[in-house]
Amino acid sequence: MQIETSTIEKHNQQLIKQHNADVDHLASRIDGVELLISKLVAFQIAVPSWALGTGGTRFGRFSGLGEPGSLEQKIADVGLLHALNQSSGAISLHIPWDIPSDYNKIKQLASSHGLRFDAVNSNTFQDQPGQALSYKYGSLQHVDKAVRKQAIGHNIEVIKHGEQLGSKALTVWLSDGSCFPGQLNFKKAFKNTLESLEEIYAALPDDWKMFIEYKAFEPNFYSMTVGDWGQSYLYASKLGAKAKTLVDLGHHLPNANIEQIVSILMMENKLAGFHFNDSKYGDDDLTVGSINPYQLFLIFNELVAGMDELKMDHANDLGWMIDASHNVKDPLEDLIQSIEAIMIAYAQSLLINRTQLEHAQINNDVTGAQEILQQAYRTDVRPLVAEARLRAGGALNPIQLFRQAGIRNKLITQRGSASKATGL
Ligand code: AFD
Ligand code: MN
Ligand code: MN
Repeated sequence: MQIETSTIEKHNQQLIKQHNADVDHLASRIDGVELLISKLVAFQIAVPSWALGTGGTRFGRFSGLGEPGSLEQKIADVGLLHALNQSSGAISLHIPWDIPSDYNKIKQLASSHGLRFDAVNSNTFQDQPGQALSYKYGSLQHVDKAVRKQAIGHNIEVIKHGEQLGSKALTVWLSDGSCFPGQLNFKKAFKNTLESLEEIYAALPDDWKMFIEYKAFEPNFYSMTVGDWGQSYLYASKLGAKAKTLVDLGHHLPNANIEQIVSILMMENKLAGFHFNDSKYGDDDLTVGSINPYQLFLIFNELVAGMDELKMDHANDLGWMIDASHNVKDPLEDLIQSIEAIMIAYAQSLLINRTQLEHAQINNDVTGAQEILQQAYRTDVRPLVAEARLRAGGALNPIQLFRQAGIRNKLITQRGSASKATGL
């Protein structure tokens, strides 16, 4: 289904009076508010094809009703999101979960919703039906060269799918590692993985990037072969300029200082981009901003500072993606909330007075530095985010409209309650 422009306009009319008053109030206190709003309009966050259905846990899965049962329906869902918020103009596909049967048709469908194809993701953490060799003991790290070859071949195939779609990056997330001490020779596993990545890297088109995602633990519980940003950085720097480190917020050990990691990776021009989510304990894949919005703001503080130093285009020079999974919420509502949280943190970080902050830092004014950061963080920028949506043709309050328009019920009527999204 598609949401009519007139439905969005009607919704906006109901809220416009209060909205305009809120924007005017804020705008009078912010220098360069127009530039800030234009940056918000340009900023787009990709939605992964696997976040449109219910994820479940290893203990069970409670189906979400009206889930997209095909790639076409997943694209339609992201199209709906984008129509509501005008900030999710891209979709990231996981291969082989989402192999298009007809590239041109899929490309046409995506562009009819205003969507482009973001990074493509390979999958060597599961065995597929009919697969010759198993990834039970790893893929790119495997002690058996034949298994490594199979995994390399898969990654190269994923690049080919991505080329057909207009993607410009391959994201490699490996579950490789070991569950018990002694199981693995760490150095051999690293070297095998590097050699495998080198073969994949050699197959990258000139204008492509390789994103190397790290994760501290799970599914392997003793060691992960790309376990932290140091290891990812080592692979990326040995591979070359096209390889960079991808940060997934949930992939750190508790209390890791992610903003510092971001800052250093940017200093080295080795940050690929982000998988946004939130967590309390580990790879919880919760709604962005639901647990620790201040951390998200501090990360954006470093991102904006780093991008400005490198004269990067905020919207296009790094990869922005959500990586979440939904057990109890409607996936579309969850994604609306996640995107809103990202836009808020981005807008707040644009408010930081960088000249004052630098002044406080060189004078060791610790109190002053905190005041400057929190002045931005405690500003309610939601009207500016809504104004950016409004100017781009989106809804002033996407969640409210999603509910008022009964979108989920319409999807259930259309798709039935038993449809199940492909993925994990
Ligand atoms: C993993 C990673 C990764 C991967 C996904 C698969 O975060 O990005 O593609 O989940 O579902 O935890
Ligand atoms: Mn991820
Ligand atoms: Mn994850």
